[in-house]
Amino acid sequence: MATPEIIEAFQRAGQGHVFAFHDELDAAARERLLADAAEIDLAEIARLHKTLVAGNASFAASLDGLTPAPYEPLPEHGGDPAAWAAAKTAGETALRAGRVAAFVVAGGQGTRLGYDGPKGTYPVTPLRKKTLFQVFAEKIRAAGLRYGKPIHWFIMTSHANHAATEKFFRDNNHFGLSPARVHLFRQGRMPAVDLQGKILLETKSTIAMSPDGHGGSLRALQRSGALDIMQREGIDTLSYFQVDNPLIRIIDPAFIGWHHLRHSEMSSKMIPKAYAGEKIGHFCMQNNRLIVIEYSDLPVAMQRETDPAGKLRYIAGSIAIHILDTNFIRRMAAGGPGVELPFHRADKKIPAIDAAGNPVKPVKPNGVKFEMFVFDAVPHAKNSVIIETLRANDFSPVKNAEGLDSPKTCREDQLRQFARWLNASDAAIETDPTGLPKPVIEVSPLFGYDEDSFTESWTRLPAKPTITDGLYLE
Ligand code: UD2
Repeated sequence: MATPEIIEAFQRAGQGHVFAFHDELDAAARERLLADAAEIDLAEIARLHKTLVAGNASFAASLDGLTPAPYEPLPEHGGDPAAWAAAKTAGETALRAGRVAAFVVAGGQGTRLGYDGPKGTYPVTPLRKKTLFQVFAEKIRAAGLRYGKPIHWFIMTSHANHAATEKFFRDNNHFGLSPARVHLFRQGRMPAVDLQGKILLETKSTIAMSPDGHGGSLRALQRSGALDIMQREGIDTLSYFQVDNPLIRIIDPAFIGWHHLRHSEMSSKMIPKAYAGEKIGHFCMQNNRLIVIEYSDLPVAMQRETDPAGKLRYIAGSIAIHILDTNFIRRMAAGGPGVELPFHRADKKIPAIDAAGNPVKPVKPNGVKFEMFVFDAVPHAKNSVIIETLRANDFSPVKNAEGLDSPKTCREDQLRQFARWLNASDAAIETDPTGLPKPVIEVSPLFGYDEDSFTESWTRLPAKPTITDGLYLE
């Protein structure tokens, strides 16, 4: 659209105030404002205003007929060992065929951690202080070597952190991965609106825009051309994970195999919730469809419900680990009635300017941000399967500066994992009752990124090292 047409479209939509200062801006500032404006789908904003803002509804999922979702338990919890073994074999076959790529969503703002910079550049490992991105890169590299097919890695950034993320990978030589197999792309943005549905200006020449949520990844994979790259490379399976979780088994053959053998379009991992109020999603069934209900949307009484044995009824916690079929992503990204992801409303304090152009620093929420969640794609997927995983093998995120899910808890969980692998490989290492080893050690993902790969490397070592403080296995 040419400039006057964009302005007219905003006026027609009752958003003409966005250009209130247009005449006093210089050419560069006008261009900035127009570029922001051009990203906005005015019809979408009008619809969201009507449903989510004017209706004063937060996104409230209907709880009618909700029941806990079934899942495939691990063999040690009653699952069928033969089915798990078949899944692992199928996953390994897919990996050897080069059908699988890794995909991390790294567009979040990381405000809770209080870290300034892309979250993936945050150091997490016990000894070497490797960053989240380095840990992931090494896991992906090691798995590629193990299966004889280098693995492509797709990384979704945001407008705010894209350049810094790109530079970080360049400065670190992509951590030994071929730059041709590391694909960074930006996620989309949504404007924030005030409580009357008016788009907020951040400055006279910029709109208050923010990332459209990890659910925006489906659109962004399509728009960025990532899906076309996958098609060209023969990739049909995407292993989805979050940037804050270094324990993740990015390449997990059993998970991939369950997904393929069940002809699933989107699969998920669950962990049994540690306690009723744990801040993770809940896998549920509703009208014969699998859905995920975020902890904040499930009433506390339901979170606390127990079965006759005293076990939490809504036990299946969603830890944001999925396998996605690329055709399914394409279908979801294309959207259309009944296929698109819903937006969720978040009321926030949004720095903005007032009608006179003066900056306002809100003390209470003054506006609304709109976000999509990737797990809302689950009910649209055919044959969706949920498998159980052990928290200790897959989940220890860094979210808060202190306390739960902090750098400290994550570091200790990594140490426990290294100790478990060592103990499973006959290298006795002394631990406390929680499994935390006395010596501070580190295992590079290039040595072992799961128990199998660790055991293989350990067995091959001609001389076993003494396990003392500072031991680094690579
Ligand atoms: C998410 C899940 C929660 C549970 C938990 C596990 C939601 C709403 N809740 O909680 O159910 O599974 O994770 O750790 O997702 N991100 C983007 N772009 C965005 C927003 C987020 O890339 O616009 C990324 C972000 O970089 C991170 C991930 O998505 O990797 C999770 O974001 P979060 O920290 O907001 O999610 P959280 O902890 O509230």
